[in-house]
Amino acid sequence: MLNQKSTETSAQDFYAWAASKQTRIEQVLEKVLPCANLAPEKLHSAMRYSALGGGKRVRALLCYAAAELCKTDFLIADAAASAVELIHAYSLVHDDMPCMDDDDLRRGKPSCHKQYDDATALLVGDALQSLAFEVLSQPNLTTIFVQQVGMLHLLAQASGSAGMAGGQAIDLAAVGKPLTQAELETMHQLKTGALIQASVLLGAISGTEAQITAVRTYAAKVGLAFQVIDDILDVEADTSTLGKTAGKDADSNKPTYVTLLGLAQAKLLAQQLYNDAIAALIPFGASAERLRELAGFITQRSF
Ligand code: GRG
Repeated sequence: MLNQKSTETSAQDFYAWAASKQTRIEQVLEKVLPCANLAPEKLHSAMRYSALGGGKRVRALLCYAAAELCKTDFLIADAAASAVELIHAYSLVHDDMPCMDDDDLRRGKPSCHKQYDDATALLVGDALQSLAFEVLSQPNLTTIFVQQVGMLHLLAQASGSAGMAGGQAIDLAAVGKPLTQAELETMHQLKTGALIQASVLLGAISGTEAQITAVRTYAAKVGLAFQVIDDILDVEADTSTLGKTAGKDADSNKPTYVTLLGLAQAKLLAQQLYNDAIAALIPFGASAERLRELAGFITQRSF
């Protein structure tokens, strides 16, 4: 009974912490995004439409949790968390376009090109990406310039052709083709994992080398687990719960962990990745509780 109560209290603590960070990232993004009444109004309005008021903010939460663990300055954490969420928002806008995944629904509302138009959606993605680097390169963020350049380099690598954009290219080329598990893993490591890993590493920027090595392993496992769960949810969840079109992967004949391994094995893999992520945090003891809880949130999520 005592244990159950303390587990419940800890879950409540986590949800309260996550809600406070979700509010915080919303406020930071609200501030860095250009006002909708500033010219060019349509572009600015579409940028705000795409980046504000939606999403689980998993990348920001990972960034804040790693920052708390590694005692990274909170202004640096705000900049890093908003930068990764801006890159993520850009990727979703472009991914939904007819030339890519062609999806009409995102975060429970019409995707950007549906609400506006294709040209605007293209520019929204471009501008959100630039804004991410503008935020992270802002003067006075830190006096440790080597650190700031390192953060910019990290985000650039994670989002470019050696990261997210490269993974997307592999994904588009893989439609209708069988992939081995290793090929599927590489694709997801780039497409989704790289930005998730960058979110953790940017938050951990003030950590010691040993801390950074440990959170890098954690982030790699969590990043892959995120994608395995995404594949499972694509099969098991419905469109209204997901806020995006369910069953899309099967309909587009895309290789996924579920098509490759089957549902039961995919679930086992997610559990194994969760276990590995938790094991990577052992050196931190209790101080890594938020990262542990986030790994649980990511692998047990239903949307
Ligand atoms: C267009 C360069 C470019 C890349 C697109 C990330 C990506 C690459 C496409 C998104 C397609 C997709 C559904 C990928 C699966 C994993 C994923 C990123 C899901 C969406 O992320 P969540 O669940 O979204 O964190 P929210 O809305 O909660 O922020």
